[in-house]
Amino acid sequence: MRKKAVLITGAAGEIGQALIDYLSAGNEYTLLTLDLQPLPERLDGRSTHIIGDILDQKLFARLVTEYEFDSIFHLAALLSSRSEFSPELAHQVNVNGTLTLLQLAADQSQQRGKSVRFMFPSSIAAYGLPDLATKQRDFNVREWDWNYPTTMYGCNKLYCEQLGSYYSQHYQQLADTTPVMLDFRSVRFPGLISAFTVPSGGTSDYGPEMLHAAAQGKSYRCFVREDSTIPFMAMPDAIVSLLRLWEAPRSALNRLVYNVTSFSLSATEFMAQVQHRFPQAEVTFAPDEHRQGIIDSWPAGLNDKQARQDWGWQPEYDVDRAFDDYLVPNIREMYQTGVNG
Ligand code: AKB
Repeated sequence: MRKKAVLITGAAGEIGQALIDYLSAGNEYTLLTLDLQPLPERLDGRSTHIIGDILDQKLFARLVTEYEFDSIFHLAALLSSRSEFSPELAHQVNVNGTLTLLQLAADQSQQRGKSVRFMFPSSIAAYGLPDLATKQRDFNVREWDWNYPTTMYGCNKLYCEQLGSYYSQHYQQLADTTPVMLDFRSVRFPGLISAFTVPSGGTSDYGPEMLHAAAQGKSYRCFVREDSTIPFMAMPDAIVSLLRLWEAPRSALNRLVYNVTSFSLSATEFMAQVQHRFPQAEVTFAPDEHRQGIIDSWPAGLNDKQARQDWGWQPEYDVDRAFDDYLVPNIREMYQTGVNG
C-alpha cells in the first residue's frame, strides 16, 4: 500500500522552508520534501526529506512505488540571475524538471482516478516590457499582457505555465478515453521578502539583501538604479496565496495562472523604508547594466483583480505592516539571537 503524501520540491529554498512551516503546523499532512540541500535543523522532523536531484528519473521511479501524491508543490528552480550564467542548465532544471513532475502527476492522477493538485510558483519574470515608458504607462500588468520574457528563467516559467495548462486540459486528447487529468494551478509572484532567509540567484534580491544587510549593520551596494520599480510581497503572504489557491474549489477558478501582489516600491523607496527602521543603514547605488536590464523589463506592478475575485486573495501585509509587524521584528531577533525562524 502506497503512503499518501504531499510532495514539495526545492524544499530547502526560501518558499520551501516557509511552506514546510505552514503545512506541518497542524500535523495534518505527511510531507515528502526534496532538494539538493539538506533542510535547516529547525525543520527536523517536519517531513521525510530526500536529498536528490529533480533530474534524477530513477529517484522518481522509486518514489512513485512508495508514495501516492495528493498534491505537489513544485518549487525547485534556478532563479533569474543565476540562470543567465548557465541558460542550458537552467532550461534542464526549470523545464525538464517540471516536465518530469507533470508526467508523474499525470500518471498518478490516472492510476488513482483522482486529480493530483499541482502547484507551480511562476513569476513577474514571465513578463517582458519593451521600455521604461511602457513600464510606467502599463503599471499594473494583467496576466495576459506583455508575455515576452527576456530571461531564460522567465521563458522557462512562461512555458511551464503553458505545459501545466496542457497537462490539465488537453493531455492525451486523441486517446479513446479521456484520462483523469492533473489539476494545475499557478501564481505569478512578485519579488518575495523573507525575514528568515536571504535569496540567492534572483534579480529582485536587492530588496531583501538591502534589508538583511542593514539589520546586520553592513553597508549595501545596490545593483540597480534608484528609480527601479517592481512589486514585492512579504513571505507569509506568498505562502498564504499558494495555500488559498490550493484550497479553492476548482469551480471557482476562471484561470490556471493568477497574478498576486502586495506593494510596489522603487529602490529608493525601499531604501527609505529600510533607513526608517535602521537609521544607520548605508546604501550606495552601483547599477549593473545587465541585471538592470532584467529589472527594467519586469513590470512595476501586477493587476491581481482576478485572484481577488475568484478565490478571495487579499494580502495581509501592506508595506508598513510588512516592515513593522513581520520583517523588522523577526530580522532583529534573528540577528541578535542567531536563531533562524
Ligand atoms: C528572481 O529574481 O529571479 C525571483 C523572481 C522575481 O522570480 N525572485
